[in-house]
Amino acid sequence: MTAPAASLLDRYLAGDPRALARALTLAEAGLPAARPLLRAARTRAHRATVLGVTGSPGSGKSTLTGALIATLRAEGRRVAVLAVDPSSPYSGGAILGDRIRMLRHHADPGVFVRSLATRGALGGLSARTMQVLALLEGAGFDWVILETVGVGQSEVDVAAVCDHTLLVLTPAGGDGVQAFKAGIMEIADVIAVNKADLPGADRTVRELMAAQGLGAHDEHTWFAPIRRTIASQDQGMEKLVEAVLKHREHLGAPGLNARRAARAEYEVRSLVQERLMERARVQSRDLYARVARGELDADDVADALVQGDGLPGRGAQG
Ligand SMILES: Nc1nc2c(ncn2[C@@H]2O[C@H](COP(=O)(O)OP(=O)(O)OP(=O)(O)O)[C@@H](O)[C@H]2O)c(=O)[nH]1
Ligand SMILES: [Mg+2]
Repeated sequence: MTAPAASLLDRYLAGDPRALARALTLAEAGLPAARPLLRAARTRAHRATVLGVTGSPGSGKSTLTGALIATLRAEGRRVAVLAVDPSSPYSGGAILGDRIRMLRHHADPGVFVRSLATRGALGGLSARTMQVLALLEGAGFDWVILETVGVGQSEVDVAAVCDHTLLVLTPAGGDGVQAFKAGIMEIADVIAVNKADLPGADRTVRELMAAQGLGAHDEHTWFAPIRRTIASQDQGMEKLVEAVLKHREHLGAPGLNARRAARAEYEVRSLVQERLMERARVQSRDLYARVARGELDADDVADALVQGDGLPGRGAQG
């Protein structure tokens, strides 16, 4: 049984969590019924702080997100969390673990948690993720936290679509130096050296600070504040929140508008990519076999697929 679209919209706008859950399901499925909801969400005043939390597997992102929720709730903020696993088309163990770590907020009506196993066309986040984010922003949460496992492209994608990117590192295994080498540090607006109860935290902080000084910078450069945290003991969260808000001040209204536009750009580009990939997918194997045999140029086939106006040599016997 589905409620009529208008009433779903009204309930979504009124802040009904069940209507929000339904709206998210529609958006995730890419159904047209999500469109009026998305439009309504986007025409509302924007006030959510959209925070991306990324870092290597097991660095403590979910534990830290749970601890952040506790701190934000103590300040009376309403928080939505979107836990995304862009590495996997299955909703597997990682996401199950995320849910369990945030269970302590389960009964709190000021907290909304959603997990998403994305089907990004070429890895990374999907257009659906952006739409789910937009619906959460439009639902009036003060903070919307997007947690993703850092695997290759996904950290960069998170940074492209959030207002602020929190990079979670640990003292273990030279995590900080590796982040620097992999160019991941550049995407961070705030860095948490989590598991600061383990040996080597001070050294990691020193290494990170030294690495920050190496990059090109001038008086406008934002140096990501580096904060020690022990997420499993709820320690260091106030300072993290403070650092995020300081970055928000640094961005100002023009910076935040630019980040919102970047989210929209990511969404539109992902939709284009999805649609084109679908068009390529439905082509017969024979077409690709003909490219393989040199009867058709890969470039010509690609041009024709993008333009949607018939394939080269169609009808000709291959
Ligand atoms: N010692 C210590 N352990 C921590 C801390 N924070 C998290 N952990 C532990 O680290 C492990 C991984 O934590 P998660 O929060 O699941 O890490 P994650 O980054 O979300 O992991 P994935 O989502 O699988 O990438 C768990 O066993 C946590 O209890 C901390 O500050 N200190
Ligand atoms: Mg996690």
